Amino acid sequence: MDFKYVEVNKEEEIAVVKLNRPEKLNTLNLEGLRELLEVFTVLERDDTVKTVVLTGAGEKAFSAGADIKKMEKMSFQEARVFSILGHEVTKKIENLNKPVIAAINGYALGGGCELALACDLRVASENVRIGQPEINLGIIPGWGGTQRLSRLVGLSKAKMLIYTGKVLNAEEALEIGLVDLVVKKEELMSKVMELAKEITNKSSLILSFVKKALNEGFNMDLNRGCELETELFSLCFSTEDHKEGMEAFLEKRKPEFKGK
Ligand code: DAK
Repeated sequence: MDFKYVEVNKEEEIAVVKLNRPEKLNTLNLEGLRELLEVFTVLERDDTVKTVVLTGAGEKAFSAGADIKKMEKMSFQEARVFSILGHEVTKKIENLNKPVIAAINGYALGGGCELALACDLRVASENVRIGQPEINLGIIPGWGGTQRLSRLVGLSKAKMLIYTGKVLNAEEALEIGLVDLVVKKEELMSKVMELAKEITNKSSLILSFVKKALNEGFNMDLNRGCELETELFSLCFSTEDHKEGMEAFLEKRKPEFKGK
């Protein structure tokens, strides 16, 4: 895949998607968003990819968000298109049929924070600066920040962050659960790849079931969520991987899952 603003590399069964506009702190314009959408659409269909890592090129940023230069002169209609496309990208990541880990290497602001929020897990380097500073630009978050941030850290903390535009450091982000893990800057990619490999060793099919149960169930009431879990739990018993997992346990060996 050859793109202007995004780079994709495969390491065995892990795809590393890199936002690639480091001189502008990996800010996103319409073209960058379109490329991201295409990349994730292709990765969704690629059975050789089991886990995806999303990160930013360069030393300073995961992404400093939407391109303010491009947004400055946007009309109402253009802003709508920009927001809709951003939502398509974040939904594609959130609902991807495989786990997506954000490796947050520095600034993750505005749209950058929203991309990270759409991922399944967030691992940050100790120099992370993360938040939703849109209020300082006279706008509100437009790619899911008002919805996903509150679901992740709670309504009140999300309001505190979005109303003030405060940018958090690693310790603060970890404390409120905005990131899951903080690691040394130079160890970020090795730790993330370690985590990705650990997940990749599980059954990709069963992971897709459990991601669905967690994500869809989170937006349902408890009873419906439990019903969904029952359906997906039962479905596990029609797979080869559940047989392999249980046989391997009983034979005291490591399972070899095939994603079937
Ligand atoms: N947009 C455009 N350019 C940006 C940028 C941004 N968000 N962030 C950085 N840059 C550019 C800088 O202008 C600079 O370019 P040159 O001057 O070299 O040409 C280059 O990247 C390097 O940045 P700095 O020189 O500023 O680097 P520093 O280390 O001094 O500062 C910083 C880093 C991250 C603290 C600073 O750049 C900064 O404050 N950047 C803005 C961060 C920010 O406010 N991000 C949120 C963007 S708003 C919606 C759709 C989408 C969204 C909302 C609504 N609808 C349609 C409803 C999303 C909004 C956002 O993401």
